[in-house]
Amino acid sequence: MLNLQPINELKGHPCFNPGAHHRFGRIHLPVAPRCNIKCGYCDRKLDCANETRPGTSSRVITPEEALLALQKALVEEPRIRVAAVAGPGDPLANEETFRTFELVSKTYSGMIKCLSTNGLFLPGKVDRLALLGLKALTVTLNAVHPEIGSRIYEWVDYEGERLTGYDAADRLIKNQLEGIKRAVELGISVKVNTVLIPGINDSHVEEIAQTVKELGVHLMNIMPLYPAASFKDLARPTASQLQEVRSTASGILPQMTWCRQCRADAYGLLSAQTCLS
Ligand code: CLF
Ligand code: SF4
Repeated sequence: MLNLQPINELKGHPCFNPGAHHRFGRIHLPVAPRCNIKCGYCDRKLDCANETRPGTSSRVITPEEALLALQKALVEEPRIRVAAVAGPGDPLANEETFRTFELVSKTYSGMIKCLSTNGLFLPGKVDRLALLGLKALTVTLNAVHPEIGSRIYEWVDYEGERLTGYDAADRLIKNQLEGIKRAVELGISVKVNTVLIPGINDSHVEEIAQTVKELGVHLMNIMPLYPAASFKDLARPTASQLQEVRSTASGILPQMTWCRQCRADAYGLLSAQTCLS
C-alpha cells in the first residue's frame, strides 16, 4: 500500500486528503443539468451516477442561487472548505459552472473550488478552469480501451456530431487523457473515479490506474456500480470484489476508500449526507 500524502493546499479537502473528511466538508452546487454523453448506467431522471447516489433526484439552481446556498450552508456548517460542481449532468457542458466559480471566488477567495467531469470537454476548458483558480479535479474514467468503453458509453456528442460505439468511446477516452495531462501541467490535482462494472471493466482497472498514474494523477476512487438504466440487470459489486480490485490498484495509485457516492446537491461533512432543500 502506498502512502497517501495530503497535498498542502488541499489539506481541507475531504475527498483529496484522508485526514480531512471527519473535519471538513464540501458543498455540491447543482447548477449543471445538461450532459454530453450517455453512460449505460445513467438514468437521466436521477443525478449523475458518477458523483451521486442514484435513486435520488435533485433540483437545478442558478449560479446566483448557488452563491446564496453556499452562504446559507456555511452558517449551518462552517467547516465547509470546498465548493464543487458535480452535476446533475456534466459540469463542463454547462456555462453556469464557470459563472458559479466566478461568484464563489469573488465572495469566498479561500474556498477550494472542485469539479467532477466525464472529461469530454476537458481539453478545451481546462485552461479556463485553471484561470478561475480550480485546484481539485475529478475525471470519471471507466476504460482506457475503446473496445471496453464502447460497452459502457451509448453515445457521445462532440463538435456537433453524435458518435456511437467504438468511435464514441475512442473520442471520449482521448479527450479524458489529454485533458488530465493538461490539468496536471497546470498544477491542478487530479483524482480519477472509476465505476467498477463487473464483467465489463473489473479486470481492466489496473490498466486504468497505470495509465493515469503516468499522466500525474495522484489518487483513484473505485466506486461500485449502482445498477440502473441499461445496466439495471447487472449485479452490484460485492464488498469483497470491491476490496480485491482496490487492493490490486493500490499497488499502483493511492486509493480513496471513504467516498460516499454523494448526490449532486450534497453539503456538509461527507458522513452527514445532507442535501440542499
Ligand atoms: Fe464533490 Fe467530488 Fe469534489 Fe469531493 S465528492 S466534486 S471530489 S468535493 Fe467525494 Fe462525494 Fe466521493 Fe465525489 S465523497 S462522490 S469523491
Ligand atoms: Fe449520466 Fe453523469 Fe454519465 Fe452524463 S456523465 S451520462 S449525467 S452518469
